[in-house]
Formats: sequence, C-alpha cells, structure tokens
Amino acid sequence: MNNITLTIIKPDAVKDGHTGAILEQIEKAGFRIKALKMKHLSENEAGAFYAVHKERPFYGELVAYMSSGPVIPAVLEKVNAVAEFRNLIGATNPANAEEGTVRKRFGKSLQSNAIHGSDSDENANIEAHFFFSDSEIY
Ligand code: FUP
Repeated sequence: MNNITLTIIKPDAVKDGHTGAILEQIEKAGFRIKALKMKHLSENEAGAFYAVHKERPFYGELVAYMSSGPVIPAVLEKVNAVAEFRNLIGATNPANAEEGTVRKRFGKSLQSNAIHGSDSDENANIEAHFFFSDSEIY
C-alpha cells in the first residue's frame, strides 16, 4: 500500500472526548478513513507496538500510558500521507507544535500528546497491519 499512514488517538484524548474533533480535523485536511476501531491495548500489545523504543528511558512509561485506556487506531489515505499527516499533527512535544496542529490543540504533554502518526511508508504498513487485517481496510 502506498499513500497511507496509521494514526492512534491516544488514551487521554479519547477519555477527554476529543475523538470527534480530531477525526473532523483529519477528514477536513483531506485524509480518507480506510479503517477505524476502538481498542484497549494490553501492556504486551503496547510494548510490541513501540518495540522500536525498547531501549529508550521513557519506554516503560510510554507502554503503561498507551495501555491505560482505550485508543482509536485508524488507517488514513492521502497522497504523501506520512509527511502530510505529520504536518497536520505537529511536533512530538505539544509545547513545540505549531498553532492549529492536532498536538497543539489537544496534547497535554510529551507523553500525552493526543495522537500518533507513522514515520515512514514502511512503518505505516507494519503499523496498519498491527491493528487491522487486509479485510478490515477499505
Ligand atoms: P513521534 O514520531 O512524533 O510520535 O515521536 P517518537 O517516535 O520520537 O516518540 C514516540 C512517543 O514516545 C511519543 F509520541 C511520545 C513518547 N515520548 C515520551 O514519552 N518521552 C520522550 O522523551 C519522547 C517520546
């Protein structure tokens, strides 16, 4: 698959009732939703998703946070989806994110930064299939 990215609306943003506003911003920016669900990750699942960060000091807290409540993963489609989506969500730390970006609007901290976006086409594919089977992607 080309031109796709995988997003996750993170536990705080879901709990605080920002799902609708975030999905609206995503669709208004021209992304088409190809797959969507709500899921409460186990610690093992969150650990596997972020395995690339296993050696980083924040890994344990990140895994605990991402498994602290339900999240909303989605596969999104747009030309140049990975880069376009990272522009839409803004810098990892909401404090450094540009005005109007999803993380600036809804992020609370570096860890609780509202939303995930894939960082490469290769990872977008891996991450999409972490949450969805081919038959669930439209
Ligand atoms: P991003 O690609 O913008 O999601 O950022 P990274 O892949 O660098 O980080 C993945 C997640 O780890 C971030 F969404 C937030 C979290 N994180 C921390 O909690 N502490 C840090 O020091 C860095 C990242």
